[in-house]
Amino acid sequence: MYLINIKAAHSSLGTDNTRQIEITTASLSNRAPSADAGADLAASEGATVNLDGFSSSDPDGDEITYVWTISPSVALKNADTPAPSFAAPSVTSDTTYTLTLAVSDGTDAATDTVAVTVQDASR
Ligand SMILES: [Ca+2]
Ligand SMILES: [Ca+2]
Repeated sequence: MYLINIKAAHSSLGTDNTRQIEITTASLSNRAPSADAGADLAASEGATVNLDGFSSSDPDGDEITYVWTISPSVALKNADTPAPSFAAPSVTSDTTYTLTLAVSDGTDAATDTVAVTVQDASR
C-alpha cells in the first residue's frame, strides 16, 4: 500500500490543507495468487478426507478466498476455507474424485486440482 500526501499551496486553504490518498497495490499492479490444493490422497470408503489448501498464497500478501468443488459431486464441508473435508462415499470399485481449488485475491484468480482415490473396501 502506498500513502501519498498532497499539500495544496494556495494560501486561502488555511492550515488544514493536507490530504492523504491511499493507493493499494491491487490498483497499481496486482500479482495473481497461487493455488495449491495439496498432495493427491487415497482414502477408504466412509473415511473423512481432509484437504489442505494452506500452501496457497499471494505474492502481494493479499487476503485470498477459497472455493473448492468436487467431481463426481459429493457434499463438501467448509468448501470456502483452506481446509474442507468430505466423507468418502461407498464405492463399488476404486474411484477417483477430482477436487478443484479456486483462489482469488479479489482481482486475479488461480486454480489447482488434487485427486482423491476412494478405495473399495469389499475386495
Ligand atoms: Ca495479489
Ligand atoms: Ca465398496
